[in-house]
Amino acid sequence: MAILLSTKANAMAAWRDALLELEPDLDIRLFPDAGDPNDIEAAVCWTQHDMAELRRYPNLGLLVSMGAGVDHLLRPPGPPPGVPVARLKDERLTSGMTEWVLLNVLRFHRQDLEYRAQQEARVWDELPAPETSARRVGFLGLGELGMAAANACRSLGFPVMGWTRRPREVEGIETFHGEDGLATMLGRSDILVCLLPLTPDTRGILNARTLAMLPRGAFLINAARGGHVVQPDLLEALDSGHVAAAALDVFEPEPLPADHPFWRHPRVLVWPHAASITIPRSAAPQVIENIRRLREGRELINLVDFSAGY
Ligand code: NDP
Ligand code: OXD
Repeated sequence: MAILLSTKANAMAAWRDALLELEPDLDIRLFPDAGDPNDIEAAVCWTQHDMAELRRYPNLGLLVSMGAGVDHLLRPPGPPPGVPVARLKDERLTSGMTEWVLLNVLRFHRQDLEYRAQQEARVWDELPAPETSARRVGFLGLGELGMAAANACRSLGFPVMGWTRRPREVEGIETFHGEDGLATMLGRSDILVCLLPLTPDTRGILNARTLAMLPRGAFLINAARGGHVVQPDLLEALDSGHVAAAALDVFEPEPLPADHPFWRHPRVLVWPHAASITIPRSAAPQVIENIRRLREGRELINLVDFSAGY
């Protein structure tokens, strides 16, 4: 039986080598060279793989995302019926995201955009120094990534809040759920960080209505998916000054088209979906673990709940 790998051409070899290092006898096929479709027992895929194609493999028993997100695997037509889907939960992916969120929380908190503008104009002027305790940070999503980044913000003294699908109690973090909870948290978020999965419930969640709930002059950090943001609504909120600035790592579509206004907007920081990048060597052990479990008929790990969509 064989494992099918499907990702960008420049990442294939790193994934293959990382898996073979742990399980040298593994038969790995690099898409599109799948060989006999009957051989494929598991597929490890990134965003570009067409889910309809996976229906060619009658013995497929597991589909693994090469990232934390699974929206690319669940969008229509979705994975072949009955095939379980696993995501990555990876320390390096989590720490990379915490770094990126902190980078931008601190950039906004310490008025870096203002100091850059001053540098441009050769202005030597001290701005009033803010206190972390006076800057409230709201997290949309307190999962693997949101929770770690929220705790990192907490450790610097920021008051931290989090909005989740199910009610949660988290020490030191004020939590909210539901529509009312969302409105309350947005109304208090001086910096809003989006780390939600993209599902039918969360698509377009950052729109004119919800952005207007933020305090005037709030900052937005989106490291989740471009589909969470209604881009024209965010542009309007930025242009009116209601949202002071945004750090965006994800867009719809990607790459961000060359003529998109975000590229040149003075209050938008654009990153090329690189807030946290999967490192195959770090992620490989859990993929191997799942392949072993699949072969032994044991319970799989890090499975997606199809009814929740993540
Ligand atoms: P998790 O699945 O671990 O956590 C998701 C969180 O979102 C949970 O707290 C969950 O609530 C909450 N949530 C989900 N749906 C809703 C909803 N309808 N209403 C309110 N809260 C909701 O995800 P991760 O933290 O691992 O990752 C989050 C996303 O980050 C990924 O899906 C991916 O899109 C993105 N990502 C981006 C990267 C980048 O480089 N830009 C890198 C890696 C991931 P509950 O706790 O109740 O389940
Ligand atoms: C992920 C990503 O989902 O990198 O892991 O976006």
